[in-house]
Amino acid sequence: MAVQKLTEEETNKLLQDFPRWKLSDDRSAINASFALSNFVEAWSFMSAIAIVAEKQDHHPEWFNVYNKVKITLTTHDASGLSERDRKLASFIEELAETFKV
Ligand code: H2B
Repeated sequence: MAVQKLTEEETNKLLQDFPRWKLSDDRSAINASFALSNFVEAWSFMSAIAIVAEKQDHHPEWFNVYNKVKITLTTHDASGLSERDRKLASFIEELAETFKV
């Protein structure tokens, strides 16, 4: 199902609201890195995201090494960024506060 892409203005607002997130060179995705205190914390952080991602039917691309989690958000159904990415990034930022990262 096709999903509407964010406009340039909406994309800029997203980047302003969530400064940890950087736009990919082709502007189709946003990326952020998180350093948790250890592997168990990183896995807990990812588990909490996974539950919400599944509920939202919007899934992150991510990479984990020990305490580090790198996350890419993009909407495959839009071939770019959509409101779904903004919503998931917003949740991840709230979660990051509770994990103090
Ligand atoms: N996740 C992401 N990141 N982008 C999508 O377009 C997407 C998804 N589409 N999760 C969903 C699943 C879709 O494939 C299913 C069929 O609803």
